[in-house]
Parts: sequence; structure tokens; C-alpha cells
Amino acid sequence: MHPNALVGALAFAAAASALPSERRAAHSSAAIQNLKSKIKNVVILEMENRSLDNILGGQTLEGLDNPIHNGPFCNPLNLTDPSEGKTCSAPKDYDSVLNDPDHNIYGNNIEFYGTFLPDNDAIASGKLTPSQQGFVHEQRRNYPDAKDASLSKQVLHYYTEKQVPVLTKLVQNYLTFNHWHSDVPGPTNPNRAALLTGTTAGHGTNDPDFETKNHALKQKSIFEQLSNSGHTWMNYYTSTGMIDAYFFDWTFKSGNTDKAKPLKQFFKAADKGELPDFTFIDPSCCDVGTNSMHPTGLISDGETLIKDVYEALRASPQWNQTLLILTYDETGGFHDHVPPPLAPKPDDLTYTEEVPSGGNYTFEFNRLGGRVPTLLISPWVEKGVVEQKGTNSAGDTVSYCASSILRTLGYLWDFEPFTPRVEWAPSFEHLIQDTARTDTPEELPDPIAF
Ligand SMILES: *[C@@H]1O[C@H](CO)[C@@H](O)[C@H](O)[C@H]1NC(C)=O
Ligand SMILES: *[C@@H]1O[C@H](CO)[C@@H](O)[C@H](O)[C@H]1NC(C)=O
Ligand SMILES: *[C@@H]1O[C@H](CO)[C@@H](O)[C@H](O)[C@H]1NC(C)=O
Ligand SMILES: CC(=O)N[C@H]1CO[C@H](CO)[C@@H](O)[C@@H]1O
Repeated sequence: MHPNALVGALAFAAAASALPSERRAAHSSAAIQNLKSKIKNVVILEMENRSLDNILGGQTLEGLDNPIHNGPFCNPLNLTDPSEGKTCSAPKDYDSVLNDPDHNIYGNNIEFYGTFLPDNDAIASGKLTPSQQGFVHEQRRNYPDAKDASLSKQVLHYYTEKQVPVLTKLVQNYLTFNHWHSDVPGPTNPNRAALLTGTTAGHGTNDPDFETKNHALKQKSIFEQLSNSGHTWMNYYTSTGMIDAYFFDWTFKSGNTDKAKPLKQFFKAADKGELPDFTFIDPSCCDVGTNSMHPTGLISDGETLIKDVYEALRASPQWNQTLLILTYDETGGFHDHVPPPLAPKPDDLTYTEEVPSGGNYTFEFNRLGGRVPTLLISPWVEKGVVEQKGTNSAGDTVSYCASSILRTLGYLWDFEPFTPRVEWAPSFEHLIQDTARTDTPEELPDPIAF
């Protein structure tokens, strides 16, 4: 080869490697090897009870299907009496919500399907699909003494970019999922358990089994999996009332209760570069002065927590090998206009509850909850991109969900999917790039109370 040709070839190779790398295929061994070589520390911050249309409804980044791009989205005031009129999504003018929206399984039923008792056969066969029309109706039924105008605003309105400056900066700098759903169309603790284990084990409400003193959940958690395979983990908490590792009997039996520590220990560990392989952060919940964004806690207090966690990781010696997953447990009864899809049952268990109109509804765990905001934050993800649906290992294009986390961590830390739901879920290891970005912000804006 002529010497000049060699120089030319080298220059070409250098230029080519400077280009943004083509994404690898999801589930490919190349994508999995890349994930393993780049990410050593995973941090999950799981906030509370907000839908994508609610908290990211005003984000102008292209690719997000939200009210500011594709709305307004409207709901009738009364599902059975159209003459009462309708109300539509618009920017919110307040920081919190006084009347916590219904997010029981039956509440999600009426919000999605317009009835507390939808026909399960029609749902499973695809004949009955969610219309997302019952959010305002259910809020009015639940709070008969409150003013209609404020109730509509509570469930249907959304936050502008200026009102959530911390989230806005993160959306503009990292990767946001457009189609990420909670695993269960129901409340907090079943969804938190599903994220950590791939199933609620038949739980459909925040029942006493989840309480620390009972720690009655028997299924295998990510914490157990990691301990058994020589990986380190910690569950940092903001209030002792909310420690997700304490749902599980194993945590107590195996003598791992000391893996739950107050959040200030997280800041110390991040600062010293002593974060474990897996960090799970619980916010405080759920009233005035708490920071999960759960009503009646302030959105701006939640933003302060997100900012503090981000800035601690950004300044940490471990930043270069860290992936922060910022997600929400469930939609909290806030409107989202995208119909939640069907999904495989994690196991054979069902959950039955009595509904306000009389009668029982049996939930079969065969469909997802509403869309929740989820972001990947790392020097290894592209800047300001929106990820649409994912690809599962069967090759189908489907929505992401909380079980996508376990699907991906299984690739990172060599474990099989815990349940058929996790097996089905699309993973996201292919969203990790080849080169680390050097333009990631060191600080986020100050949250504003309004
Ligand atoms: C809706 O209208 C029906 C029929 O007029 C009425 O019985 C019901 O109370 C209304 N529901 C709400 C939530 O206002
Ligand atoms: C992280 O990577 C960037 C870019 O290569 C480098 O400038 C920085 O010093 C690295 N930081 C650490 C803590 O390794
Ligand atoms: C609903 O189911 C519960 C048990 O799950 C049972 O106690 C109750 O009697 C049932 N109610 C109706 C109306 O069938
Ligand atoms: C909106 C909402 O409150 N959803 C759940 C959020 O968390 C609280 C506390 O666990 C639950 O009561 C709700 O079910």
C-alpha cells in the first residue's frame, strides 16, 4: 500500500469513529457487551404518581406525544350526561394538587374504559380499548364538594417547561422515553414491587403485606438476585415509611436490613466514589413537605430532590460509569391520552376488589398502566433525544414498561427474566453509546415554587 493511502485510511477511520455511532440492535450481544463495558453503577430514583401528559405535558422537545404538541386533550365532565359539557388540557397554574386523584385499579378502569367494571374478555381480545375519557368524571365523583373547574384542572392540566426547570434541563440533555408505562394500572406499592420483582404477586392495592413490620412479599427481588451473585446494592430512603427493600421477607431473613440507609449516606457515597453496583432511592411520600411529587407534596420539592441526586452523581468520581434511571411508579390518576396496551401476565395470580358502583372487579394483570415519565441520564446516552417504542426479544415493537428495567439489568448482571412479563419487556441496553459525552451539565436550574 502506498504510504499516502495508509494515512488516508487512518484519517478516514479517525473521522468515522468521531461520528455518532450507529445504534446496535436491542438484545444483540454487541449491545450487551457495550453496556457491560460502560456501565458499572445503576441508580434508580423512583418518584410518585404522575403521568407523562401531566408532568412532561409542556415539554417542547420534538418526538414527545404530549398536550403541547398534539393537544389539547379533552374529557367530558360527566361520562353519562354529555349535556354537562367538556373540559380540555391547558397549562397548570399551581404547584400542587389538593384532591389526590383516584388511582385504584377500579379508578383506572373508569378513567381508561369509562366503567368500573370493564369486560375482561373484550379487553383481552382487543375489542375493548381504552378511550382515556373518564379522568374528570371520576375526580368529580370522588370529590363532590369541590369546585368543578379546579377538579378538571387538577387531573387534566400540565406543567410548562418554566414550571419544571429541573426536568426540562434533563429532558433537553438526556434521553426521554415517549412510551413507558407503569406495569400495573393501580396504586403505588404494587407498582413499586413490580419494578423490583417483575410481579406484584397478586397485590392490587397498598395492603398491609407491604408494611415494614409485615414484610410479607415472598417473590425474588433484584436485591436478592444481586446479593446472591456477588453484586453490591443499597436502598437509600428519605423517610422510614417508604423503604421498598423492606417489602420483602428475604431482606429480613437474609440479614440485609442494613442495606437501607438515609439519603444523606447516598450523598456521602457519591462524593467518595463509594456507590454500590445498584442504588435504589426512595423519595418521601406523600403529603405537604414530602418530595416525591405525590399530591399534596409540591412539584418544586420533588424537583429539588431530582436536582440534588443528579448533581451529586455528576460530581462523583463514578459519574463516568453511572446510569441514572429517573422514573415514576404510576400515573396517580392524572390524565394521559395514550391508551395503555395489553401485556403478558407475570404469573397466574389475579386481584379482586369491590367497586364503588357495587360488584367486584377481578384484575388479571394482563395490561399496563398509563404512561409515566422515564429518563436515562448518563454521559453514555445521546443528548436531548426521545426514544419511541422498543423491541422485545421476540422481535415485536412494543411499549416500554417498568419491567424493562429488570430486562436490561439481567443483561448487565447476568440473570434470567424473573417472570414472563419481564421476558416480554423491551430492554434498552442498545441506547448506551460508544463514547462518553463531555458536554453534560454540572448543575441544574433552581426549582421554582409557584
Ligand atoms: C352524571 O350525570 C348523571 C345523570 O344526570 C348523574 O346521575 C351523575 O350524578 C353525574 N355524575 C357526576 C360525577 O356528576
Ligand atoms: C470522565 O471522562 C471524561 C472524558 O473522557 C474525562 O474528561 C474525565 O476526567 C473523566 N472523569 C473521571 C472521573 O474519570
Ligand atoms: C367481592 O369480593 C370479596 C372478596 O374478594 C368478597 O368478600 C365480597 O363479598 C365480594 N362482593 C361481591 C359484591 O361480590
Ligand atoms: C396519586 C397517588 O397517591 N397514588 C398512589 C401514590 O402513593 C400513595 C401512597 O402510597 C398511594 O396512596 C397512592 O395510591
